[in-house]
Amino acid sequence: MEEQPIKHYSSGVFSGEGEENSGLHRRGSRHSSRVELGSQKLYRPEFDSASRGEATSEKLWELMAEYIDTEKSTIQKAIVAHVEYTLARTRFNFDKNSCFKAAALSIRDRLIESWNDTQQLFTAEDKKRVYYMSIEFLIGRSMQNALINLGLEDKYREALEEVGYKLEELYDEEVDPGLGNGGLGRLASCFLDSLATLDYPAWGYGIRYDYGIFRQMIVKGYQVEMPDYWLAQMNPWEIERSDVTYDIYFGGRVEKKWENGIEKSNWIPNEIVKAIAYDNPIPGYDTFNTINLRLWKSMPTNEFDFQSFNQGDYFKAIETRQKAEYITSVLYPNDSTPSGKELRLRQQYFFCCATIQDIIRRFLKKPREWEELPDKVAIQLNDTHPAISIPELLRVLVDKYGLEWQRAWNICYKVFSYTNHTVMPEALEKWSVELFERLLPRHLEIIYLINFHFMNQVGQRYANDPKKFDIMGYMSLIEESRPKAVRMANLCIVSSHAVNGVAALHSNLLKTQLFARFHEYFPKKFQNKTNGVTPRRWIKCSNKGLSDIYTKYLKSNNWLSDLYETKNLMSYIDNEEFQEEFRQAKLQNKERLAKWVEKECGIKIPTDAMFDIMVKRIHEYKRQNLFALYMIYRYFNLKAMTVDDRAKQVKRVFMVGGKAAPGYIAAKKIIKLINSIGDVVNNDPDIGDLMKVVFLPNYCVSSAQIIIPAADLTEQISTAGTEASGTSNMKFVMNGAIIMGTMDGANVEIVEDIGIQNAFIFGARVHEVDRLRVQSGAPAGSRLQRIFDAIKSGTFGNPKELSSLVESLEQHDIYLVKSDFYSYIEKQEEADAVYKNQDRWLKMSITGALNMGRFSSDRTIHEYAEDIWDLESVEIPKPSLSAISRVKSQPNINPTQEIVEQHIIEGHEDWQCKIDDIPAEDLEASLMKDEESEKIPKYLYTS
Ligand code: F58
Repeated sequence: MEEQPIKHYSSGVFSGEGEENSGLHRRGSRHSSRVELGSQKLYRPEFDSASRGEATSEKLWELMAEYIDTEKSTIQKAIVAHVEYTLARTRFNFDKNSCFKAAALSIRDRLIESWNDTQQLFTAEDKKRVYYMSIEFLIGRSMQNALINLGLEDKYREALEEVGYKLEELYDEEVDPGLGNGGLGRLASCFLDSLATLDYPAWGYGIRYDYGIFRQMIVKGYQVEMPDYWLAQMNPWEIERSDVTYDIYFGGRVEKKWENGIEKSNWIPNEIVKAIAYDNPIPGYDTFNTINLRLWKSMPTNEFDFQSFNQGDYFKAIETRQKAEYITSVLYPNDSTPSGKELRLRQQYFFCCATIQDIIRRFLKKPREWEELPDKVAIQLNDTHPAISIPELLRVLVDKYGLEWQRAWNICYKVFSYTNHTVMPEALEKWSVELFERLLPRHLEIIYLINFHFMNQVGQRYANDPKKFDIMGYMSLIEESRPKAVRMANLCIVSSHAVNGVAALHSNLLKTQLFARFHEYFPKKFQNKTNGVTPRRWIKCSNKGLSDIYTKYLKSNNWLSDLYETKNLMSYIDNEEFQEEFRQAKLQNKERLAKWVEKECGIKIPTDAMFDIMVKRIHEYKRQNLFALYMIYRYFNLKAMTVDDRAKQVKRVFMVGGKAAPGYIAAKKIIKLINSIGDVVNNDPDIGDLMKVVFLPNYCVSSAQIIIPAADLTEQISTAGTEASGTSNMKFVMNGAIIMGTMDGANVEIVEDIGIQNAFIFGARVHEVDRLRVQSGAPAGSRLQRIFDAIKSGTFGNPKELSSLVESLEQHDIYLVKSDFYSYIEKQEEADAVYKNQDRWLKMSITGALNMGRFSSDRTIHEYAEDIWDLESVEIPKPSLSAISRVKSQPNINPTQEIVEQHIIEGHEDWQCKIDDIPAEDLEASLMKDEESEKIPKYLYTS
């Protein structure tokens, strides 16, 4: 089997001096760090380039020569200037929110400087760029992250304090843009942070949805979804680029004609919409490099209006325009089952078409051969959602630029690579051929052509195999089902030069099960790239206490760009002062969360209890239901004890957070069950503070930053082989939580690095799962049956709503809740025993936190750059400290560039007061829908 060599990027400290130079360590030798240069006057660098242009104007050049300085007074002046001149507020109505916006705009000014310079540098150097295409970017709040990456947090805090504002309070004013569902979207944002930090020439491309993931409210224990119109307040970070627009076609037909013996295709669409770019600067940590996240918004074009207007059909014309705007209006709230909606396919193509046009435009800025495209462009497909970029690029090359098919294919193949994020076969995207043909007739032809060539090759390869036709059927890009469908994963695998999974176990499952035939056919194509998370957001922004400890004991901030450094603190593991500081940091985080819980949920939780937390999308494979069953088990045990015995028990606060897809009824029932358990337990005077159950509403990036650092124990309990990676496990362990988990996803590699003795691991291993699944109808065992019976008899909520949760476990327990239950409760007992020995618990927690170097997204991105993208970093040169040393060269300033303030739209908040008036019957009805229509995924491996 061909394995990618696993590279170990160590800090050098424990691998021997000078042994390796991974590129992650150049921070130590970095000479132009923003933070080091402090508040000196900094002249912006100039870039040597073959394409020297004429200076637009001497004066302009001089005026734009310096970076904005970091003096306190400069910060203050910039803020008040934005309050008055951008927001048009006066001294008398200068409030916290306007202060936030003005401060954000003043930070954006700084970002724009380095962002312009970065783009200028990338163009001048003309190195290869990577384009990370993702239909989701779960950005989270930007202000604190930007200040930390710029090294300006303290300066801004001080500057604001003098004008009467607390920086931390301003952070809370920021809207959290929820442009993603979960792990996949958040990973994309962590990756951008690392790409910028490592100075890679990179761009992110995505969609600027008007409505992000719904806002989850919990009303009487039920999930209620509310629209998240995150743009109701202005978005101070983005820059609308009215100068960057593209036409996007849909529908129509394809005309054929012969030219010089070659058939030419001409797509005649019947619909055109416009894509307009919104740019979001993404600063790297401790570097001047600032990369771009370009999000597309759909707009109507005037093209087709005339017809309707001419015919006097004014309203028809307006309707057509609205239809165009609708494309990017809402993020699909799906989890692990793709939606077959037409609008979703429109979104995907819209996004791909605009992105490919943008990339090609940039490539063609210089005259070059098309064969150079893969030397200048790498496109990473974050799952299959951007897969239509493949036929789109082929279409552009063949139909627009006249390349011969094979030539276009060779180029395309080297450009694309694909990341898979799921092993669930039912979660693989498929589009009906009929829909594809109606919306994208030329693309369907191209997909058929790819398939024709591929099937020929497969047919030849398996010419003598008796299973030849089965194999071809399995590998085909077209599923001969009813309705006939295009398999997007197959399209990606066949057309990309690299395919990767996101954890070692997951990548192996792709090779041996889900894509086994493809792996046999293209053995070199398959790789693993274990996910990571950015320590800037997930430690520095979220956990001040722990960050201060690291910086104090390591005597520098270098751990933020080389997380392996924290391992060096293992020598302090027995140091009482260090231990005490670690303990205090956790306690403070628990107090912060307790306050948040009291405010959001009205429940008081004791901070001397163990905080046992599970936050992620609600899904049967993730098994929040197993966690709920354990809560009931514990509650029954406590009830059965004498008062004296109870007093000896570990106190626990169980917390669950996460959204259920609106149509996923079983997941919504799990939420209701947990809330019902909370109602019983939290109000039981026998129990008091011994146990609390809290459902944390509206789990999102900003609440994760409060929740995760407060955890003692983190539940990572998916059935082995179902969770591709999980990334919250990494965030939790980095923040000192101990994993209660299965050998699934990234848990496997985490325990490899921190030591299995520093986690609570239970349950079936992946090789046992198939065998156990055969017995999924087996009895539950008496202790579990008692819990089932209690739920069915209504001890925890209305049995009419909740019994089906138990019945499905009794009959088809595809996620092995029953068979893992007993090893789970055993491990939970062990966790209690260890928790009683606080010294031991603390050491486990510290050991985990200090050994998470591998799970920084910097390591992941470095591996992608080396193994898949063949990408070199390009660092902005040191800014000069004097004007004289600065040679005037090529400003290339585009004086027409404008920064347009966008969309100050008044709030849409009036529904909020009505929420509590929803009648109980309506809420109940939301859980009583026909389960058949839910299309709940059934877990099945195919090989
Ligand atoms: C997640 N996928 C995986 N998909 O479930 C998780 O194990 C992994 O750690 C993470 O990706 C990052 O690799 C995921 O979040 C989605 O949210 C899809 C978005 C588009 C619609 C279908 C779900």
